[in-house]
Amino acid sequence: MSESLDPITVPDRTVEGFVQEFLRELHFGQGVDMSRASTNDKYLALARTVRHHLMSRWMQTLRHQGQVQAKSVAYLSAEFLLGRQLDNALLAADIDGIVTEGLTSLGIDLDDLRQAEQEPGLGNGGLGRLAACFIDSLATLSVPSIGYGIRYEYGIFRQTFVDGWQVEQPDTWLELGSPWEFPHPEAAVKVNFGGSTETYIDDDGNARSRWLPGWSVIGVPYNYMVPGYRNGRVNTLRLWSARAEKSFDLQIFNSGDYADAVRAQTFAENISKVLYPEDSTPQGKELRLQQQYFFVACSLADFLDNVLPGDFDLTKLPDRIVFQLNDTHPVIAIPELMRLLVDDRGWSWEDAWAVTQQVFAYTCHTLLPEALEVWSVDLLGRLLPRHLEIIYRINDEFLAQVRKAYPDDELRVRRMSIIAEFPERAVRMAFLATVAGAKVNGVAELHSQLLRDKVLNDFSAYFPDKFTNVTNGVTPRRFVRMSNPALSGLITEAIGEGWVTDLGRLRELEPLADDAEFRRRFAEIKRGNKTRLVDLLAARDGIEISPDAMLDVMVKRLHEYKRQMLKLLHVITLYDRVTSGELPIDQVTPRTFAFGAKAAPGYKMAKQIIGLINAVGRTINTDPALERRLRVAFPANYNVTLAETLVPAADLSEQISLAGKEASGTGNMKFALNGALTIGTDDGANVEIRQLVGDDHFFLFGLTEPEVADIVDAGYRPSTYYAANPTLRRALDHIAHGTFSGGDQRVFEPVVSNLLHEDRFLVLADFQSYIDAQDRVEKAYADQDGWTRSAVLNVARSGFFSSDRSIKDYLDRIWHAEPVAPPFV
Ligand code: GPW
Repeated sequence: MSESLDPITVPDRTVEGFVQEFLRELHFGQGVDMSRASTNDKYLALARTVRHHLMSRWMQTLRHQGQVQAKSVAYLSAEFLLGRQLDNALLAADIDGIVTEGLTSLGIDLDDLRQAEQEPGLGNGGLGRLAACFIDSLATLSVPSIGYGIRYEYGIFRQTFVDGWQVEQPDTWLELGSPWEFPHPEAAVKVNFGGSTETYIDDDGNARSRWLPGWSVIGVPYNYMVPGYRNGRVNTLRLWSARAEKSFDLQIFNSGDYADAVRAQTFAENISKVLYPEDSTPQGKELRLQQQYFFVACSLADFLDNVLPGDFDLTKLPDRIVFQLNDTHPVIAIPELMRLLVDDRGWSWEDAWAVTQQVFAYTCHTLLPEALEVWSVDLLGRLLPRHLEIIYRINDEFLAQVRKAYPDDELRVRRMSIIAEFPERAVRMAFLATVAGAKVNGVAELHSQLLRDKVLNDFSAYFPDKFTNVTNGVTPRRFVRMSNPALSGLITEAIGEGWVTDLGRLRELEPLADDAEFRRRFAEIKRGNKTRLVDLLAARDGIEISPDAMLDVMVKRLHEYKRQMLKLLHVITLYDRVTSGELPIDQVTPRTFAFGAKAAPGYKMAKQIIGLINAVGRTINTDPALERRLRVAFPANYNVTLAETLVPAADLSEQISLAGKEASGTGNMKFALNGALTIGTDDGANVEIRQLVGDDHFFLFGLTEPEVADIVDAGYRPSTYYAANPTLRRALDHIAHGTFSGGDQRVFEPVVSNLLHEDRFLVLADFQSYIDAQDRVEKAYADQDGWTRSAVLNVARSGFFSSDRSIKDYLDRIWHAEPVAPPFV
């Protein structure tokens, strides 16, 4: 540690120093002593003590950033699915050793305190977790950056099962206090909504428009540390919480109506109350638009007024910042910046547009048409009337140019309009982002290609240079180094510790795939990780599984396009083969089929499928004919914390979406990096995983995207597959005839008839190909040593999927910003 650190803020990095700090925190912070301290007291005291070790780096980073004024990245995201903070902070501060030793000397088990942390689940799935991986990599790569989002009081719901059906409970993550946040009420920002606009003549005689808002709320920033991996940098994540301007109306209160007096407060605070639990299916709800504008307005105001120096020349803004839009959720930032420049600062439209076009870039995360956000003109006009005017003007000027480029092609003009006319007049947020953004990127090669060729084809023809790809990645700190300590130890022993920040170096493991002793140790670690999972599931869920069975895992949001049903049909097929006498049970490889999945609360079919998985599980897990060789394990409430134990234990990773539907996937990367083999379609980043690990170490099946397109164009008829394939028929008939529902044929009828008559995601078309691939899995697994060799090669060849690589690609292709050497290490 260099002496430039402020001595007052640097805690002593010794066991004794740690113990003293910890006891001080318990005493002064929690107001208890060791004899009376609860687990939560000890956890909070520990968290604050650990926090101290990052504090001077944080202050130094902020000071340095203020001095250097380098080009920065603001990552705007409605979701940051952070996961637990304690371990990550311990790892970044490199104080694991002294903390473990210090706590042990006090008779405290670090693991007990780890369990006390409620993970901040401020996201739904892949998109929110990607944002969390990206801010980790930005900090580790020393990029000046800030994350902006919403501090939801309730994160993603806690899933429980009642008779196998999903029941949602509120996620009370803040209930016992969060030691990782720093509220700054003094830096609150006012955000306006509603009202109307008026035109007026300015001092130069120009007609202008201005907003006369109807109501407003206050945004209070909460800062979180985002530590780089042992590089001296700690970046900031700033999440906004909504408050009423006045907590209550004293006049009304005095007149005796308490409920009325606090109504405004309740109303305002609803804005950041709860995360919308819809994933990839936006709800056009007013509160959702309020959330989006709320955090974006706070963030832009914060950046312009507080982060930039007071005398900053805003025409230079593109040299100083890029706002990365994480999907369309923050896209309302575009008209907001126009409003700030034109209305509040008196700029000309042209000057404002020139700057705006340079400072935003847009990442699209989907190919599903129903996932593309649109806001009805009616709602937008009511909530943000001035923004709607601005969007109309952007659209008018854009369409005028399109008309010039394509005279006599009014159909194309209509297709490209930011304003859709049917089924109602609405703003297409993806189009707005594409028109205004300097760059548009997809999240895997195939996805970016399909964006250019299909979803945004007119735009890629018009703006050919705007479109680019950045394949997603995951942080190796959390998803290998932290969650798989045993494998990390083996890797470090073999190639040194540089891989943690330079994941491409995993390639150096390749020759060791042919080293029998290395494979033995690798397999032993996998078995140890399974034992950890076995213990966790027994304690957490009362689920019994064997560490000797193959662990076959499908964890991700429940969505028809991801096709959990396909995996379930395979499970049912195995069950049928055994119970019909076709397959002797002693010839079945013992296998645990693990599922983890939340369904959006309003997504009926997804909830049916959850009920069905649990019903099949009940039948299979209790049928004596199976001799416990086949098990279904569906722990409730899959989240980041569970993933950290599950992923390192997996043998087989299920990535079985219909080709052309999964934009990227990131779970697929986590599994490969932890030595699971993938069974998957040619979809999303699976394509790149397979190219890198090689066909011999990946189980490919299913239709390709062009084949899917052809079948759909020709008129897909799922019932023909049912009629032609006896294996498939038997599996579906089991469900239809009530095998898993005590003879009741009605419960799962909607699932069966949907598959037979609609099957939007071609489950039946891919069924046989999937079963064949699973048979190949079974054969390959019989050769345990060969399997381990493939697993080692999966690890060695997956270094590309580090989010550090993704961030470098963003820096080169989109942000044109550079890492800034931190002031100290
Ligand atoms: F629909 N993704 C997600 F594009 O987790 F907005 N939630 C979402 O609402 C959307 C996408 C949206 C996921 C993609 O499904 C996944 O393929 C991708 O790996 C991930 O975003 C990160 O890019």
